[in-house]
Amino acid sequence: MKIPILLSAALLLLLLPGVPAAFSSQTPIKILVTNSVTPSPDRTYSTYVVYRGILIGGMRRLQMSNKGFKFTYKEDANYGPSLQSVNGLVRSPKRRTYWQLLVQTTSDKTIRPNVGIGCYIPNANDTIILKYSTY
Ligand code: B12
Ligand SMILES: *[C@@H]1O[C@H](CO)[C@@H](O)[C@H](O)[C@H]1NC(C)=O
Repeated sequence: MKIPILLSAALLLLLLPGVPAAFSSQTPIKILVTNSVTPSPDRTYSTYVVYRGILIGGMRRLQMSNKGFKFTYKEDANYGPSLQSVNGLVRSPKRRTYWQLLVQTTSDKTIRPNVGIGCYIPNANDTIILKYSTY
């Protein structure tokens, strides 16, 4: 008798409003790669993160899908993954260049997250902008 009760509890959970999203779904995002230092064509890719998943998960998924997107990062002891290169273009401390992380939200606001790719949790239909920039 215990198993059927558990099963019906699980079914009930799935039927509760709001709950299915936590089980299923993909949160679609776009990734725009752009260069503000040396003019070069932008590239846009589509990928997704899992429910409440972190950005780097979607970036890894995109990289593995072989759509021409690749990236490397270094692990910072305090802040986690720090983006080093995108599509072969490497940041240079000497030239004071880095990969800035920006997010264009569905309300068309562009924000500069105060966390990196290992901490940022994208929202559905966010356009993540990886912008080669100087500081
Ligand atoms: C200077 C600075 C930068 C410089 C670092 C280059 C340099 N050589 O100066 C630049 C402009 C590149 C930078 C970039 C970013 N930064 Co910054 N940065 C700082 C700042 C003001 C000082 C760091 C420092 O020099 N510490 C002293 C040295 C001696 O210690 P250190 O451990 O060697 O410092 C290194 C790390 O801090 C690392 N670093 C800097 N920022 C970041 C961000 C992330 C996510 C990681 C993993 C590492 C990292 O670079 C430093 C130099 O090598 C701090 C705030 C603060 N007051 O501490 C924010 C700070 C560390 N940065 C922050 C953020 C969010 C970013 C960005 C993600 C911003 C963005 N949206 O693009 C990007 C990183 C993107 C990426 N490529 O992954 C946050 C991190 C919070 C968090 N929990 O993730 C902080 C705390 C500021 C904030 N907004 O609150 N940053
Ligand atoms: C995201 O975009 C898809 C497809 O255009 C749409 O069906 C969905 O409602 C959007 N979600 C949000 C939260 O904007």
